[in-house]
Amino acid sequence: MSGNHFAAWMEGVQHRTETALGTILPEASIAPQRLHEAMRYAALGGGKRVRPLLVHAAGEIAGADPERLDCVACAVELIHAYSLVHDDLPCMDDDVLRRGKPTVHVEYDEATALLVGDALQALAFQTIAEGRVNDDPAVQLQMVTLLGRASGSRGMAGGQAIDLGAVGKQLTREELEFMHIHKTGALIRASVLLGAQCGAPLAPDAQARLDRYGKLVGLLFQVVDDILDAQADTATLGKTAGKDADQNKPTYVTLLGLYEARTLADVLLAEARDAIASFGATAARLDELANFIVHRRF
Ligand code: GRG
Repeated sequence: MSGNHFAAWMEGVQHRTETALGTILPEASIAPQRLHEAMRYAALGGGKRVRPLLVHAAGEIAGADPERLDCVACAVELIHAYSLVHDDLPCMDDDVLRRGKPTVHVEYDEATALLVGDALQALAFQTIAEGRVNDDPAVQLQMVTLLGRASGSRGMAGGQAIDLGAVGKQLTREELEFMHIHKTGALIRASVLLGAQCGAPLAPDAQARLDRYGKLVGLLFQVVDDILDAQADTATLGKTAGKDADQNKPTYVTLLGLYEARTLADVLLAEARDAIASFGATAARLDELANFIVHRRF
């Protein structure tokens, strides 16, 4: 599969995600107008859409209907958008720049940013619960549960709590991995599984291989994020660069050094590709996406 094909596929998924989100999010003209405008500000017109891309790529393995995948892709992206809005608040990471524009609490105000996150999260669950994402209602219920687990205190929110408690501390490699598997990895892993669950049921061993890919790619994403935070500039990232060091946060770069962190990324990439190799051509997009995650510039 050529790089051009992959780039065109990526653009296609990014475009259809933007369109679907635009439809799902209430119009800014509907009351309460300011909240709806801020929700659209937070979720539209930016971001790489890595999680929707993973949903669509995993859906290809299970021959899933693209419209079902749009629905699930929007649900995970809405959770992701909420997490960014809350993470940027002064009580958390306290950042002023996200996706190349002022963060929601800077553009609007803190109370609005809090409500935007709350409302985006609620809309995510509404979206996956009311869309037709699987013919079997029992599977659909499992999918809602999976999204809840990945987002909550045993997943992303729990990882964020560990992150906040780790500032200024020395973590072991195991502790750092535990934090990232939850904070960033859980939603990425869920995106892969949810995409596959939109299609024909997979055999348990295939499901396990896909889950291993999701777990590895979640960790890989964070290792690369740490490298980019240390190396790239603010204009390229569209968010404040060097924040981890400024806030005295433990990262793969502070723990291992740049060279070792890069080596770890290469190892995780090879393992992730290996986990899905037996799927053959249907996993081509997942393979390319893992590669994209390692070589991205922001
Ligand atoms: C507030 C409950 C709660 C959770 C926040 C994921 C997270 C937890 C915070 C984000 C902080 C952060 C910068 C984490 C590093 C990895 C990460 C998730 C980066 C942003 O994701 P991208 O690169 O962003 O996919 P785009 O803008 O491309 O969507």
